[in-house]
Amino acid sequence: MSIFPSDKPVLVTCGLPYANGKAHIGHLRTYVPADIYVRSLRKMGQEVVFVCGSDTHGTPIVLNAEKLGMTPTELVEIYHSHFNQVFKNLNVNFDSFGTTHDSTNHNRTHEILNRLIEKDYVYSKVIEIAYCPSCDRFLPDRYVEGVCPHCDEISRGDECDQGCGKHLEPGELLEPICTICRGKAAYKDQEHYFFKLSSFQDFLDTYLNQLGGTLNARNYALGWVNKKLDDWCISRTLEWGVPFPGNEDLVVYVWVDAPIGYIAFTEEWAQANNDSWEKIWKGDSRIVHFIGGDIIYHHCIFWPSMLKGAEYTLPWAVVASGMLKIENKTFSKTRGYVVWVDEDYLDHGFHPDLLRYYLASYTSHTKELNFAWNIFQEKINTELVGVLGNFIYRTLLFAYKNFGEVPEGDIEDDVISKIKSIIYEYREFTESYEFKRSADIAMSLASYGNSYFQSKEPWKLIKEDKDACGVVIANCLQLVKALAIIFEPILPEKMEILWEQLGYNSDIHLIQYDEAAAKIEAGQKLSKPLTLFEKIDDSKIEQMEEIASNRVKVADEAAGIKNKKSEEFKEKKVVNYDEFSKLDFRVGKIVEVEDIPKSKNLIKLSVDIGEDKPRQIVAGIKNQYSLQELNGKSVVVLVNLKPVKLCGVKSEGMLLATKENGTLIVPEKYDCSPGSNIC
Ligand code: B3M
Ligand code: ZN
Repeated sequence: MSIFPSDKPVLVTCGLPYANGKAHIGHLRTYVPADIYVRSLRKMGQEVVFVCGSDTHGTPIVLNAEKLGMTPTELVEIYHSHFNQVFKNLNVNFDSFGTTHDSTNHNRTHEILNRLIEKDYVYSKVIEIAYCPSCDRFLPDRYVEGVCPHCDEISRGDECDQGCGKHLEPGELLEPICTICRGKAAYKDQEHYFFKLSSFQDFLDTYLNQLGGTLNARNYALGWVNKKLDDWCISRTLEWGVPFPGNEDLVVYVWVDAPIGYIAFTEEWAQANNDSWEKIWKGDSRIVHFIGGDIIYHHCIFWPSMLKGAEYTLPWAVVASGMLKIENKTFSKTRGYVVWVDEDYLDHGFHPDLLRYYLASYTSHTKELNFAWNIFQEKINTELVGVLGNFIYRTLLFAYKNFGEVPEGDIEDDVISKIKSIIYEYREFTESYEFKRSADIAMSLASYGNSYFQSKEPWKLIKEDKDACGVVIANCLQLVKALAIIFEPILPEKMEILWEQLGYNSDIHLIQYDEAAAKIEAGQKLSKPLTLFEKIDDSKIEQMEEIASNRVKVADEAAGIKNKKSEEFKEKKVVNYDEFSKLDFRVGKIVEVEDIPKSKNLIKLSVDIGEDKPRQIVAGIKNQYSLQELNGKSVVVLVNLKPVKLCGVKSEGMLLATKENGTLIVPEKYDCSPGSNIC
């Protein structure tokens, strides 16, 4: 039995996108079902607040801003408005879409942390933090790379992304390297703050066992609670973020202030709507978090413990979506397996509702979802066009041509009970986050409509008995009305158009499920029907597939170059300093240049290396430099290389140049006198 509507206020949130890159279909896997859920709850008569916002803190944003030569604030603004626009385009309608950098969030983070400090859930401790001596800075999270202590794979500072996937605490990483200068990092003592996660073990055990949402979230989290939970470092040495209360040299770890954003965005909603946020976060409410399957730990372990410690209302349900594949390949931006929402979808004129349908109906919410253009085409053409669109269009066209309005006629009991039972099931599935089954059951009402139309043969009946035909068409129109209401959460724009065609001037988005079985008014004027869904051509899909495969090709080539380089590195033997120091490199100055006419690329140089007389050196750089250009140039010379004869000319050393294109390596900043030592 449905538990909605209830008197308890409902809040639905979506995992916050990092304001650090563009929206891709992977993001929508969380946001579209959440939006469908919210719209469905509203149709059950439930009041719902739906919030989200941009996650603006953390090291990846600082690093990316540095790379692009902008400030984090500038970077964050660009992507915040990008996401805001994408959500609008997809009709994912948040009641509030803020940023974690808003003062509301800074203040709420301070309030919660102060409360946790007051209640003795936070303590400070001196720990070893990776530090880069040449950059003279501490290296939090993504600023450091090294070896994972759990699985020995190369790992980032905060998470073993290539290997075991574990969250890493500061100081855990072995053999740290600075990601800015690639130099060796050291560990250095610094005072940091810890949250006593370990005191929440028993609480979590009880809490998680009754947590609603999808089982993948609960079970994954319970797996962690069954092991020992370590305390959690919640401060970072960074300038960008929420300043740590009482220690302004540090900021709060991004995973503390990001979920607090859920509260801040509720506050912002309440402020704009003259409502109360406390009824949700301090009162008896139902808080539902929609998240990606990769951030269950943060939402089911860290977050409820913080809320419990600070005495806030705990989440009622955590709904975690499965992973995404693109054309059957694991989603990866760097490898080119990505579908950008704007440039790969909307900009090609595809309607947002089609993608919403695909995402909802392809597979169960917790399973892996594959996005492939040919499956997309097939689902749209056979289901939306062939079943739903077909029934709606043939009914509306027949009714419009022959009656121009909703004809008189009783609605059959079978039709009404079919509508009621399908709505009942739709609600059950939606309440248990089975969006695919909701979409399928809704589609089955359209199939029922098609069989009804077919079996009643109105095209024959109209010639024999117009009144009897009118009754059939009234029943078909009743089914169309029910379809408009039931499909509105999945296809909001298309169903809005349909609602108007049925002659309504009310707002379909506010119409509730109960209305679906209420008799459609005879005499309601119908407008000339438009086709709601059109078939997608093979040629369009081929074009999209080509774009996708080109992207993979470009990524492969880029990766190929990188791989080749790292292979070369692997092949070279590691040398120690003693071996290296046997090579005598000196600064030299070219004092004379002479062509070697019988060689295509060699020239003869006299190079002053600080000895009594210049050395004679033969170099293969004729194609790269003119003779004049070389004269007077400072270069780097390996001076103790065994002399050899090249093209019959003696060479007593070697100039350093790149293998790729023969560019000479030269002293960069200051003038260096010939003979200067290089090490
Ligand atoms: N910004 C995105 C992610 O890890 C991260 C979510 C925060 S939710 C509070 O998927
Ligand atoms: Zn460094």
